[in-house]
Amino acid sequence: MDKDQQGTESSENKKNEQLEPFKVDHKNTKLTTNQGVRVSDTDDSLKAGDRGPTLMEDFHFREKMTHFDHERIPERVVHARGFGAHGYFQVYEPMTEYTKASFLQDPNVKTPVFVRFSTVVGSRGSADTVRDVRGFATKFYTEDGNYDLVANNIPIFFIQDAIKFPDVVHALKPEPHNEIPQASAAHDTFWDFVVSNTETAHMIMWLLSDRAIPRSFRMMEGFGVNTFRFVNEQGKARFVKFHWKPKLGVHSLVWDEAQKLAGKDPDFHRRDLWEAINMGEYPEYELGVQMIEEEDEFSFDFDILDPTKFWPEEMVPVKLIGKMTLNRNQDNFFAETEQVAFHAGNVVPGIDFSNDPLLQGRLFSYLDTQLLRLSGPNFHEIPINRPIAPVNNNQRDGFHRMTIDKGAVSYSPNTLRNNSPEPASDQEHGYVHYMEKVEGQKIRRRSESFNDHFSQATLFWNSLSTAEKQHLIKAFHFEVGSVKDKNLKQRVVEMFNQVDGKLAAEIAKGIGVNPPTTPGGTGVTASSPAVSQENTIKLARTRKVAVLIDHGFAFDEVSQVVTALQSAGLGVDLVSKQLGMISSAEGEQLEANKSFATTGAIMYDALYIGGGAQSISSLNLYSESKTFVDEAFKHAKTIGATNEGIELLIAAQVQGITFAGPDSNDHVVNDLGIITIQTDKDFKAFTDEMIHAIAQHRHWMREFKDGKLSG
Ligand code: HDE
Repeated sequence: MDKDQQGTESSENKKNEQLEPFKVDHKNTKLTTNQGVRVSDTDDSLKAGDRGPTLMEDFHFREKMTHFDHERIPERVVHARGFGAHGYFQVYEPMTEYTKASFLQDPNVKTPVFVRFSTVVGSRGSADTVRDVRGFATKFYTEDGNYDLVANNIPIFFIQDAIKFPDVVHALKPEPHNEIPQASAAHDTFWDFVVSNTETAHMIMWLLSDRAIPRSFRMMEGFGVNTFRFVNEQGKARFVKFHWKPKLGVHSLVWDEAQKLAGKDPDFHRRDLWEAINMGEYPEYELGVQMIEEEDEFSFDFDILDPTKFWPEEMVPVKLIGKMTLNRNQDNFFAETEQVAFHAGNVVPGIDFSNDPLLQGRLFSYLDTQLLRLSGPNFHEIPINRPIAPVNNNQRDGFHRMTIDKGAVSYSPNTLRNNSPEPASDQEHGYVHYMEKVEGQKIRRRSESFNDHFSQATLFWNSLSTAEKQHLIKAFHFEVGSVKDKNLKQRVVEMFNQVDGKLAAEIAKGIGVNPPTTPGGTGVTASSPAVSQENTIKLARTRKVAVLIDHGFAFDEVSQVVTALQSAGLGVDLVSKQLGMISSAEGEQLEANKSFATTGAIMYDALYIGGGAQSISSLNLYSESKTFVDEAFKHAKTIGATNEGIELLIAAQVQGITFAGPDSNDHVVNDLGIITIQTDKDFKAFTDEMIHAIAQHRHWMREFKDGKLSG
């Protein structure tokens, strides 16, 4: 290892080294109380006689029970359900021109990070795949202290001013009289809030789009949403917006699949992340910044401080400045994911705030909420929250203080300790707030520059592909269709008529109210290509394929395909009626590691059915195999079949199968993502086509009938 690499390795490990002394592995130990007293029996309480009452003096019973009674802490008021992972961040090249942030200077430095992904509305035990915004919060443990980029996977927000946050969250959370519905926006109070606050229009478009049902945490973007500032060594500032761009592209589930997954595997996203990291398939995200010069603050047709607006990428390009790799799973969910405390106000020199009124309110809320959730002012001492930079100040005491602060002096300035700890100068990386000139009358009013609530909602609509538009309309049908108050539904149609007339008419059709009577739209005709997921990175790597087999399967064929898929970095599960060894027609065996009872097509990106007459006739008998094929088809997933396997597709009445002859060149692909071949030798062309089709993520053409998207 050369010197540079050593430096890099050690910088990456600094956080873990700090965590290490706190980790306890209880292997080969004796059971003790919290006082370290060895316990002789933990299964029986101390009683007065065999059948007598438990005694007060049973300190082990009392301690064990008391600790258990106090095991829970309040869940987060929003973003309660989350999942974390460790990793590191590396900048591509020095960002000196733009910011003095130390972790954005040296490409050799690996800054440790901890990331927590989350849903917003559901409680801690709710499902991963609900329709919701996803949180994407990153704590950078930099040499200059902790920097938190507390982001979401949607680039804008519901409201323009933080003072409305309690209102929007109250409207969105389960209704307070009966606590229904869980983790869902499909209810009256939320839509009442929406129609009463047209500034929500743009966010609703994103929330009802595919963005709100991601395929994986590994396949979603992150956005800092609020406008921040970069400040360089010379004190020059620029407005900045932060982006995370996943190296696997941005991909989503389909709604029916997401709903079913919520029942079949509520942990779908956390499991996916956990398994990917365990397998060494480390998720990577590039950090991007959009920058606007201070003098261009007013050059746009939207206010750059309005958090319900994004900066279209074709207008303000995203500069990719570094990469984050998540390469280590947490050791303990509670200690790390639950106790981590993010704060939009945790910044380091070189990063500053703007007057975005949503951000300004966030700067208060995060610290405030942690004080209750983590019981007092010392939560920064919890291992996961500790900076790797030294902490020295005159703050003292409070619940659960860990640090033993020595000496008599706990004030500043002082002479008894040489004025230590003393303030650091700018050169010593003391944080100096950007000296923005601020002047004005105290006023409770929204800036007029925030008045346009619809133009970017139309821009978003214009930017979607036909399939994405169709998904959005269907999402309206589900969400607003679940609203009981008919008047509210009508008002939703009127409100979204201001975004686009055709959209409003389509919404009306599905929810039993009248189409709009006035012409709709904003007149915006532009679109922003980066918004559509059709234009994202498309890769097959790390995708999961289900292979259906039963006794009598064609060994050569199935094993060739499975090996090819695995060598291309895809995950394969062999699925059968029962778990265990399955014999091929020739007597070889493969193990079915999943059964119809333990899995379903919704758990996979693609399906493959190999040949073998006996295997296929058995599979044909089971309704589960037809459901498997049916769901894979309905959810627009790649389906491949070889030889007799094709018969199962026919039995399941899959449309779009094109038959190929016995000549190996006759493998057939079409834009429906159904790939079949009848051959006895070469499966390479078949697997190549399959991998290519899987990389497309989904085959939305299946949603077209007669050249039109079906309703
Ligand atoms: Fe948050 N937000 N938020 N938020 N937020 C919280 O802090 C708040 C907003 C975001 O994994 C809370 O520790 C206000 C935007 C994430 O632990 C709370 C406003 C964005 C997480 C809070 C917003 C976010 C939170 C709840 C509007 C995207 C989870 C528990 C003024 C940029 C962090 C907690 C984690 C969590 C307040 C709006 C992202 C109450 C007042 C915009 C990812 O402090």
